[in-house]
Order: sequence, then C-alpha cells, then structure tokens
Amino acid sequence: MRNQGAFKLLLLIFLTVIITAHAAAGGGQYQGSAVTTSGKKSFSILNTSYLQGPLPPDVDVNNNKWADIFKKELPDIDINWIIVHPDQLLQRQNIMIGSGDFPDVMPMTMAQMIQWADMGIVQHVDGIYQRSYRNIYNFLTEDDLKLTKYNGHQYGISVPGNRLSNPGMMYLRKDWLDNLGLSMPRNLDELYDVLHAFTFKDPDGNGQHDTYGLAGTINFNQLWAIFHSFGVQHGANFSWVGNQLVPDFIRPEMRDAIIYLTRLYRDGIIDKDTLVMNTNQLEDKVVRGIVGMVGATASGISSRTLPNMQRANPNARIEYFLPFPAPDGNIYLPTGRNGTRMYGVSVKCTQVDAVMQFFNWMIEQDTSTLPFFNLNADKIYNGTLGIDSAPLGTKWVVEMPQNQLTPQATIDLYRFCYRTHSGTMQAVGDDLLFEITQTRIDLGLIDSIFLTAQQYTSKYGKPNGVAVMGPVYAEYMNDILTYWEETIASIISGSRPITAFDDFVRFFYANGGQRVIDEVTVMNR
Ligand SMILES: [Ca+2]
Repeated sequence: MRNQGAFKLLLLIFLTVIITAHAAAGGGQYQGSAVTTSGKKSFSILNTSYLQGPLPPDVDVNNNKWADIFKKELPDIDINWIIVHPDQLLQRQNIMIGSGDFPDVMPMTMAQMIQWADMGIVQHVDGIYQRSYRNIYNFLTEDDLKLTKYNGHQYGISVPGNRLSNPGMMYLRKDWLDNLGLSMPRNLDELYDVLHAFTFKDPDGNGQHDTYGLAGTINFNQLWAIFHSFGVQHGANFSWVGNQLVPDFIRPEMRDAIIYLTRLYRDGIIDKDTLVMNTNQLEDKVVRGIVGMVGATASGISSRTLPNMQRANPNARIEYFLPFPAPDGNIYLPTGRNGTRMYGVSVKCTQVDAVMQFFNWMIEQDTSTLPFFNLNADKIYNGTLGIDSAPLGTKWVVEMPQNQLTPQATIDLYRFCYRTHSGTMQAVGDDLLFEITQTRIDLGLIDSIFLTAQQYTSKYGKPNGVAVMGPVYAEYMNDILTYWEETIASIISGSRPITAFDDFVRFFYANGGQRVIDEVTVMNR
C-alpha cells in the first residue's frame, strides 16, 4: 500500500525501542546453537502451548520429567525450549525478527516462510531434509513438499497432520428445538426463524430472557456454516471465478452473507460479545447453555464442551449442522490441506543436522500396529507412561482421564510434555483416520459427533484454492486482511453501512489486489 514504507519504518522504530529496553533489562533471550563444552550439540526451539491460560510460574520448561526424556533419548543433543501461548506467538516472532535475536528453530506459516527466506532469516535445508528426515520424507508427496518450498528450496520442516484430524463444525441445540416444537431448518429463512426463537422464545424454559441464537469468536469468525451456505469462507480463502483465483472477501456472495449476518446482529440474535470473544470464552458460554448455535472444532466439542455441557444440564443435546447448498448448488465445508504445518531453521543455527535428527526422532513411524506417524509425545499419551495429553493439544499433560479435566485440575496436576506444533498425532489417509476415530469413540474418549464431522468434511470439504503463494501475496495480504477484519466487524455490528464492503473491494484493487490474484492464479493453476 502507498504508505507501507512509512508504516514499516514506524514499526521498526517501535521494535527498536522495545528491544533496546529489553537489552537493557538483561540482553538477548535466546541462546544460539553451539557445540557445548561437554561436546553436546545444542539448539533452541520456539514452540507453543495450548494451556488455557498462562504458564504456571513455577514451571521450568527445561527442567522436568519430560525434559529428562529428551536427555535420555537424545544424549548428544541439548535442547533449549522457549514456550509461548499461541495467542502470543506472532507478537513474539515480530519482536524477535526486529531484534535479530531469534531461536534456532521456530514454527512458521507459508507467508512467513516466503518473507523470512527473502529477509535472510531462515536457511534452506535442502539435502539435509532428504538425508536426515526419512521418517516423514518418505511419506510426503510432491504436492505436500510444494507447501514447504520456496524458490525451489526446502525451507519448511513439515510436521504431520491430516486435514480431517480436527475439522471445524457448527451445531444446533437439539433439545432447544424439541422444547420449542421446531425441526432442523432447511434453508436460511428457516434458520433465521430458529435462531430468533432461540433468542426470544425461552428455549431453555427457565422463564428468563437469557439466551442467544448464535455466537462466534472475534470479528465473527467460527460462523463457518453460515458463510459456506453462501459459498464463501471468512478469511484468506480463494475460489476459482472464471479463469482467476479470487479471494472470497471480494465476491458478491460474501456481500450477501454479510447482509444476512447484519440482520441477525441488528435483531439481537447474535451475542454481541462475538466482537471480542476468544474460543475459550465462547466455549464457556456454550457450556453454560447461553448459545443455541455455535462453531467449534470436532475435538473441542466432542471431548470437552459436550461432556461439560451435559454435566451442567443432563438434557443438553446437540445436532450437527450441515451448511445449506451454496448458490452454485454444492455443499461446502471448510477444510485445510495435509502438510501445511512447518518449522524454519534460522540462518544463525550451526547445528542443522542435530535439528533434523531431533525432528526425525520426534516424528517416528509406528511400525508396531498401524502405518501411521506418531509424535513421541503422543506415544507417551497413548499409554507408555499412562497419561493423557490430547485435550491440551501440545505439551501439557495431566495424569487423569480427559473427561475429568478442568482448568484448575490441569494447573494442579500439570506436567510438562513436549510436542512439536502439530494439529494432530497422525498423518494417515482418511479411511484409516475414521478407523482410529471409531476406536477412540469406543474407548469413550470422544463423542461420536467427531466421526460425523470428519466424514462430512471428507465428503464436502473445500480447501482454500491457494496452496502455494509467492512474494506478492506475502507482501500485500497481511494489510489487506487486517482491513478486511475491520470492515466485516464494523458492517455486521452496524457501525458502518453495507457500502463499506464496496469501499473495501476498491481498497483491495488499489492496494496490490490484482497483482495478488495474478500471482496465485499462475502459481495454483
Ligand atoms: Ca431462558
């Protein structure tokens, strides 16, 4: 955009101030890779934690029973873990890039890979990847590898993940429908009527006006099925329109979706906290029976939210909500792609072989039972040490069954477990994943709605049309998306008219939009 240079300069000044203050307070925080005096190869790794809240103050991430497992299994390698909450990851990375003080290994997105490669922050791992990362290299297809390559070089270290491992879904309160004598809506007009009744007809029968039809997270995210009923997706999703890949946020179908949501908001049917709520806060409202329709991940809803909801109200039932057919007649569900999670190795890292050795060990092929990949931390979860890490996604484990987890119990019983930032524990084909899910259902670990979400997503899932992106996308899309989020939130919440959507489309084309379209169209044809 026109004033981008000035913005970047301001950002740099801002970061310099932070870093100077930080340096004065004790200097750099990341130890670089090295061969230590004891002859061990050492490197630092930035990773995220999914604990619902801050790290307990007395946790030493580098000195606990899980750190001991690494010391035993990888005796020649000394790993320095730096753990942040996912919400803080981007901020931490920006500070780190501004200061030039970054860890040896860090999670990155595809856009970051492009930027960081161009800025000389990450190094490629050509050759070493094929040589030392056999556990996963043999499994990846050329298409998978494309996602972690840029300018012909392998910059990303892939971690396993199946796109169906934890699909997003929406559901309705079935018991509220029954209480009100309503049936599942068959089109958007009927959905409006149902959500209206969920708000104004006392669906929980407590005589109080204390429910909402619909709620989402910050800036109206997680309302997937509504957007998909219009054939679009909120966020950086691209679709083929004629012979071009076009972002959904400039399509007329998106305008229609916004008009629909604006009406729901204006009529008091969408919880106004949607503007500011994060996933945990939304989940809390769902458990307390305040919201009648909501989007959630299959894992969150089936292993945590639903059991907690039914503890609070034994009559609570939910029903999976499949989007209505889009204007083109197809049913769409959101889905990602396999193999998009990755790590980068900083140019300062001198122990790349040790890094690859670590990842190769961490992601180990399980030849004992099934042809799938395990993270070693998941093996711990799966029973070797009799503990369960799944509810917290990564690293945090407690020695208690999943369905007894509460935030307080987690903190009381926490142990520190390490897992690379991966959405799943398996990288397998869809059919095998269904089998594994069925086993988990039979064991009582998750509700059967998880399998429904996987099967529907497998059948109707529509991945983002953009699989590979280039420098133009990396340069322009952050600013465009920031403005998009502002625009959609302000229109739906009524502070700006729908013509703000048309203004946004003009802004998009005036700020590199056509160049982005041209680039992704050529790259993903
Ligand atoms: Ca009520």
